[in-house]
Amino acid sequence: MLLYSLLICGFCVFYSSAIYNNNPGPKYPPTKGEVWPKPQYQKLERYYFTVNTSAFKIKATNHTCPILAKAIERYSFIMRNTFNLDLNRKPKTSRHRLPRETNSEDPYYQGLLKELDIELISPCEEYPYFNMDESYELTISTTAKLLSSSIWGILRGLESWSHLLYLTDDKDGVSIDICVNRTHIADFPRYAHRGLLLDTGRHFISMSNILKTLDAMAMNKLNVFHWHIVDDQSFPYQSEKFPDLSGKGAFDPSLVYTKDDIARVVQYATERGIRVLPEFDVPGHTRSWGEAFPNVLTECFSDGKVVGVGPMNPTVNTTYKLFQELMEEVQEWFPDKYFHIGGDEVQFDCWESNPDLQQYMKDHHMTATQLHALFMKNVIPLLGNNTKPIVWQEVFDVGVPLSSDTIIHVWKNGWVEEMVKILKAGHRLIFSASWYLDHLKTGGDWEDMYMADPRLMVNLVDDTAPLDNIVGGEACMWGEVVDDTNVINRVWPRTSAAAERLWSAGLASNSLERNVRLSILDKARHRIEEHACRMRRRAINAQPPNGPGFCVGAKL
Ligand code: CP6
Repeated sequence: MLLYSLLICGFCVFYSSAIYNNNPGPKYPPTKGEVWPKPQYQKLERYYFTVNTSAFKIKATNHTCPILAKAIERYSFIMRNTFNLDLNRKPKTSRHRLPRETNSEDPYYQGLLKELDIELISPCEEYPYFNMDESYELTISTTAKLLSSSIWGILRGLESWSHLLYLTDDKDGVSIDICVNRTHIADFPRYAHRGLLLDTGRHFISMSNILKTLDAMAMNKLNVFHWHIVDDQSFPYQSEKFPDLSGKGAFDPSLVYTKDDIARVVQYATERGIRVLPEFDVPGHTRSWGEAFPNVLTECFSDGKVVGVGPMNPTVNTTYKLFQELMEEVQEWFPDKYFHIGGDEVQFDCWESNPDLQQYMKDHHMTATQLHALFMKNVIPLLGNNTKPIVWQEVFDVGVPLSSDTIIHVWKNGWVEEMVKILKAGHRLIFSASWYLDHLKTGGDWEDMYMADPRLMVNLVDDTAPLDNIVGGEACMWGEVVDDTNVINRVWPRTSAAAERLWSAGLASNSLERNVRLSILDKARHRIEEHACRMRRRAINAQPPNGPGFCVGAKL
């Protein structure tokens, strides 16, 4: 180990844990230049180049388009600005940077790298979509080249490029270099749907934090922003047709998303290869709709008296009419082919307590469960022919006949068995049960999220289930306990753990055995530490993932 340390010491290479075993410093020092999430294939060499970030050129050599031109501008900016605080600081000593011989003496030094050529071999597309091509190939050699047949692959490759850059300094701490190693990456996602749910119904989240969240998603190669925009507590979506929905249902007239805001979110996400998946959760979680339209909700009774309001009333036409007219408007602002209509946590006891609904159920020989199924069956066609529904798992459970293009969102206890059932019924699903960001665990709770692999867990329980129909997953940031003060650091870097699980190669079938698990986590620990620091350098206020440590040059 010592010999190994001596060998690599002095070169601009990746850190080895051997070095740190002799170092009394923090337990989890950053690694250097590791891509997160881990590429499917990477050959990494010790040879390296230096980069002058202010003179460096990123060039499109074939097709280009506004999304590509903006991406080039964005990543050029990121290159110029990621390390500048460090460069200005010119530290005399740095605990965890490797000292380097002068370039002329260093056999691994390959000179100055001046440009990255982007070769997009098909015309751009305008909007990201389910199952789009995100594969790319990145070669850093005497010339650096990024190749993809899709604009979405180019975006993912540019992000990887930005991770490869790292910083070193020379022996005296006088000059600091930005370096990149010779490498070849061939990369593509394991799951097509890689999302983050953000709930803006329990607390309002400002536009700047939503846009920051999209930046952080792009840094983690996530591609679905699931906007759980309204809920029981507030209705911040500002409707043209029904201004009272937010007029009465928002927390405050200032705490709303205007049409301009929504267009901005969709545009910003599109430029980063991220789909915006809106959710208007029905028939439960809809109390805020009732501030303007009390008639669409069910009055809940106790001892013959009204004690509050519950889920939407599935027995009156006004409910469906409001939903349909609102959807016609909403869909003009959200270009995605999928729409999340919720369907979770319906309070059956409220429906059962209401005399009118009791009568309805009696007349139609129905239970509350069947009423839920009826409601969903009525609502799904109101989305129109061009929109495919995504629903929470309860909608499958209550036996609604669902078309094969409906995606079921699994979130609850007993989820392995639930997934097996859904898959065997021939449906596609997305998984969230292990990625609940409102559930906190002291000391590194990214680890459980990191080890949660839906395909592996289903396979261990039933190897006859069609695993390919597990199309992805989402980390969920429910809004009860977060607002603008803490949303960013609660989500990041914990969501990075789910992001790597969703993008990178699957876990081996023995990964849940204790020792295998520990070794997988040890490898990820240093990488997520570096990645959290990288996010902080790019103005994402990520919390420390591993206990004591440091991050130089973070912009807060
Ligand atoms: N809000 C909505 C929630 C939850 C769901 N839907 C939720 C339920 C249980 C837990 C966490 C979140 N807060 N609209 C369920 C999908 Cl533990």
